[in-house]
Amino acid sequence: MSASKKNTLLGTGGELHQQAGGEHPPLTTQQGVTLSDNQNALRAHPQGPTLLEDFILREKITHFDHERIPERIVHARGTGAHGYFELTHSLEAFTNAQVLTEVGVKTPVFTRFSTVAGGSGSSDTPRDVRGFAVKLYTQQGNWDLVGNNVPVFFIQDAMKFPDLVHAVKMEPDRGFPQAASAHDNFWDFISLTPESMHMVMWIMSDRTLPRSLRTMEGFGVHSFRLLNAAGESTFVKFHWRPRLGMQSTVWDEAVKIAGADPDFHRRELFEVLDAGETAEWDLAVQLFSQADADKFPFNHLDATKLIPEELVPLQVIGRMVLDRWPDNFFAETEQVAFCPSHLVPGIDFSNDPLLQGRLFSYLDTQLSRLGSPNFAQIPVNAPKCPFANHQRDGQMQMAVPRGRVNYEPSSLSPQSPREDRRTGFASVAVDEGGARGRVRDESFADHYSQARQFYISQTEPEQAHLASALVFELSKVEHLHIRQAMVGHLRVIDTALAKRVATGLGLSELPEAAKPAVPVQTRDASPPLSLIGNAKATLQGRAVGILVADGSDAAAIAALKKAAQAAGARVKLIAPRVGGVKLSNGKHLDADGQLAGTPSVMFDAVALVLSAAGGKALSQEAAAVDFVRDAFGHLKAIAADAGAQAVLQAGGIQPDAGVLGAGDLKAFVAAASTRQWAREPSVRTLA
Ligand code: HDE
Repeated sequence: MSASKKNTLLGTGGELHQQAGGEHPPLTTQQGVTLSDNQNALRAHPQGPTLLEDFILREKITHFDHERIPERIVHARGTGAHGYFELTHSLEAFTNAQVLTEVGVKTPVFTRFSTVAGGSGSSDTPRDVRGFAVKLYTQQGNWDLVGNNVPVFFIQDAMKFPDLVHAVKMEPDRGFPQAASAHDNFWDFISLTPESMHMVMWIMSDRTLPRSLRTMEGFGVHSFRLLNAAGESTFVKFHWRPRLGMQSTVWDEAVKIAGADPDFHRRELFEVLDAGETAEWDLAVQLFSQADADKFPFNHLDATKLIPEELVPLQVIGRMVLDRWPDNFFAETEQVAFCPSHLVPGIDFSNDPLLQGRLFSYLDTQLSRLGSPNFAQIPVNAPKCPFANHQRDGQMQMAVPRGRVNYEPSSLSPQSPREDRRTGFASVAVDEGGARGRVRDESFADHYSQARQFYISQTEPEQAHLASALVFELSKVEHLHIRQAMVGHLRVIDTALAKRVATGLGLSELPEAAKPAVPVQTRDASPPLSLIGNAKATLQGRAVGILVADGSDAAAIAALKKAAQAAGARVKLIAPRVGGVKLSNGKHLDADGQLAGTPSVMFDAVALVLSAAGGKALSQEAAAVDFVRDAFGHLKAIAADAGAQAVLQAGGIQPDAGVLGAGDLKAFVAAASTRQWAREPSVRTLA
């Protein structure tokens, strides 16, 4: 090494780096010039100014300065994964879209899940709707099914979307709250927008507190059309149903997870895929004709309405398997560009006025975020089937099209692409006669009947959660008249609910009821609308945390771990120090997490295996006491051996059916497979 180079690297870490050895490829500039020194800028002399001439420094920092692109105005916080969709039942009678007719074919997908309101750095677990956007790279082009985990929406007309989003996002004068609907602007807008009442029931329910991305449903929300070879069209609604069943957290838990691990959902998906496991959903459809729709007591083109399964049953037609984490978050998850207007032949839009507005918005947003009409050339956005057209040039053009012809029709090149009337995209030929106008159809006027149906379809704990969520959110609202207006709407939905919320808010009397535009209908409860009622009792997809300390019983730990893993759970060992513990048999056991950094909110059930001394010591430790107190408060099963009783006592735990001995393996696995809903009234006062 020359004298000058030695001097350059002295104390910078560069020496250590160079000694680390290995056959590394050369580090180059963007122009391919190899760097000799990546630790120091070019200076006039050792203590002198940095030279403008340093093109290497300038290139590096300029690129860095431009690393961020605008985050999505909604759905900024998200995570995605690759996988495939496999059709199991052909819809040949209804559509000529190959992705829905070719059974067994695996269509690659990229799926991105998101929250709606928070910025890209917000946490994963606020109370919020989740985006559920699937890009299917079909052999006939890309099909984007850009849905949510709730089957309805706040508004009926695209005209209101900017108002809705402005109202829910942080207030413009103060810049808060981040990722929270519990503030005046949101509830002011909602209380003046009766069409949002059905969605309000959904967002205040446990649906907006998913335990995992793998345990939430997805919905295309709008009606779409299928189109078959004979030119006949059928309406369709798309549903993704999680194979693990639905699960949610409780509110206090979601709040604490946000502090303990803001990346809770994306980390879990990462860990699952990293371990070679998968995340899976069934794709189900509801198919119906115009004649069927004419008999519905609502208009299916109104995105604030769902079609109850009792009216049109779901048919499972395939499954989606996510099995690969992206190689690079920015290149794929951040740059993926979903557009509801990305459809394939055999599928078409309906006249849902919200969907119609979305068809414009997403393309426009991609131009603003990705900066060029060539965003489809980014690998995650590019079709995986052949594609060719005469679109040329533009910023960041990556393709080098050959030849003379960049127009059509043309006689100069037999290779130049042409339309194909036989296989090309066809729109359903609908007669759109009628009077033009800024109008809303009268069939959209009933805003309360399905809100009521949703509420009465919930189990008792879910109704209590929903009422409590309303009390929580409206308690954050400073203006009394907004709280009163909301309770006025609730009176129309369900009197008992209105009373619960009014009592929770401390309103001395029930405010005046809202005046519905049309009479509200009472429909029968629809059991599929309940989350708890449809949850699966299983340890599959759940996590169990075992708290251990020096002197813990090796055999008891091993037996618990084995039983939980055999039932499908992921198991983590938590210890006071991450380096691990010395067990009763003198052996060392590595820990997966440190107690203070791995609270029980990370798990669906917990076990404590402690020696008498270990239990005594941890009963003085706030993190250990909170570990059991929170697990109990969040209605989780707890297994504890004799030594751990001291911690349980310090936490004030009154043993119930979900608190078991550490050797009670069968009972623990059964209790851990669900939540102890019966415990809830004993741990918190719900509205
Ligand atoms: Fe979106 N929405 N949206 N939306 N939306 C966006 O597009 C918009 C709506 C949904 O993971 C934006 O690329 C309008 C309903 C998801 O990248 C933007 C209207 C549903 C995602 C946009 C709606 C959704 C978005 C922002 C009313 C459920 C994230 C960034 C007419 C069916 C996709 C972007 C991803 C994203 C506009 C209503 C779902 C601004 C104008 C209803 C899952 O274009």
